Amino acid sequence: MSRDQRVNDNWALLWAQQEALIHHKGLLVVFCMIPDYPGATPRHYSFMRKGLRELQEKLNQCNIGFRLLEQSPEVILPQFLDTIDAHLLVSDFDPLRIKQQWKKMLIDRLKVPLHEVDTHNIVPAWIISDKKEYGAYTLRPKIKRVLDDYLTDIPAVQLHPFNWNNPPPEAPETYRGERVASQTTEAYPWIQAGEAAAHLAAVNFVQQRLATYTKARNNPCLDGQSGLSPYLHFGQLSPQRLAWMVSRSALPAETKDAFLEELVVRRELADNFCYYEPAYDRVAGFPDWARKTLDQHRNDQRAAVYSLAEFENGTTHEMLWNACQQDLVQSGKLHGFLRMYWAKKILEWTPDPETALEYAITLNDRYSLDGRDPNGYTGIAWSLGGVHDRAWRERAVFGKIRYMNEAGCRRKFDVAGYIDTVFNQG
Ligand code: FAD
Ligand code: FO1
Repeated sequence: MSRDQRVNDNWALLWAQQEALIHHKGLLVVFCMIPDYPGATPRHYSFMRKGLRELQEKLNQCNIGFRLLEQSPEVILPQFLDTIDAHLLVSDFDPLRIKQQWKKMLIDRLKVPLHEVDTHNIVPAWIISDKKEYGAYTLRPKIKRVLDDYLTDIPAVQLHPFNWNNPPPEAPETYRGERVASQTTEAYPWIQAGEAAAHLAAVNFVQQRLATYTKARNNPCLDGQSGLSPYLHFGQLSPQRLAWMVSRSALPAETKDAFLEELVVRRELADNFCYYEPAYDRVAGFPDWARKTLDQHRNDQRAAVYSLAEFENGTTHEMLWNACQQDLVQSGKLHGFLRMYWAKKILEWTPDPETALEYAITLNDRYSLDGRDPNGYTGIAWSLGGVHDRAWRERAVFGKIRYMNEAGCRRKFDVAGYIDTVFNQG
């Protein structure tokens, strides 16, 4: 278990349980925790560990074991699986480089089969497409065609009838690393970690706020988005469960479709991009037209050039951008509409696209609770490098990359009100 850190609605866990039942075996969930996950800060670990603590309790109620191993999987798993005489290893799916590398190294060292189950996408990434898609317009029809087959209810985990025999006492100390830090501080006041809180938040959103999603979602001054992305990122909430709840709500189709477009099409498009584009976090991953136009404007005069520290401290010449950065730092989140503007200004105020990409990824991963995610790398590649977007009217620095600025934001929402709220919140 790595990406999908939940007991309910977890197809990888259900598959593992089915295999264990067939072979009359015990069932154990292992989470390999590394201290230096790329871009992660103590707040992110606190949110994740809290979720894992709840997971451990829930698993034990189902007579399923849990082990938190404090080492990288490719180092500790082969030996651990030997010690416990494992029959099969089942893993969830994640398109990110670090996970793909872990699996590649693991495969060569395993003596048991490894089954990978994509329980993050409603239609598994390798089924919906065997190549990098151009955009939502090419992926959407493929998803629409099969969605009814995949967007179903999800069976519950059973009480496991076969006991998990703890590893023999001589197993090294790390194997019995059952402890999960018990810090109770919440990473951020606005969100409580864990599968139960995630489910409650999802039910609350579908019942109370989905109805106004279409109107409010592009206005950062309204609480129009679901706020569920950290739960989806850490896998404490199943995207399929959320989509299932939305699809069965009594709301008008266009309201439901607007949300499912983001949750299903946009999110699965992000996994598709990271899965089939090895350079998902580099300029080399931008489409040819975008790389070409950015090259042609590489030497254009920048209105301003800021260092990573100046961006990080929100000390640019534009108050709206500074408010976005302050919002991101103090709450760990930034409204989807503002994220586009926030990233595009980094392109405008850095010497070149490579620097812009590095700064945007660094800050997004460091400060967003939902960061370090395929959605983030893809959202930034869309903003800076036209990924899944088209060419727009040519201009300085951006070339034909879609432009956004404060004036555009003023046309959409009360910018002064937003700035005021952020700086008074602090
Ligand atoms: P809602 O509008 O309620 O959407 C519900 C869910 O749908 C989201 O949680 C997400 O899983 C999915 N979704 C919505 N919009 C998008 C999108 N544009 N692309 C992919 N999936 C989407 N999302 C992250 O999860 N982590 C990130 O680090 C991240 N960084 C981004 C950086 C930039 C520059 C941009 C432009 C977008 C980024 N996004 C990221 C995508 C999107 O902005 C967030 O998913 C969304 O704002 C999260 O808030 P929410 O859950 O309230 O969204
Ligand atoms: N996944 C792991 O398997 N082990 C970790 O130690 C780990 C740490 C971690 C810290 C912050 C964070 O945002 C994600 C982290 N993840 C870890 C991955 C996470 O569970 C998700 O799988 C990915 O981030 C989504 O692509």
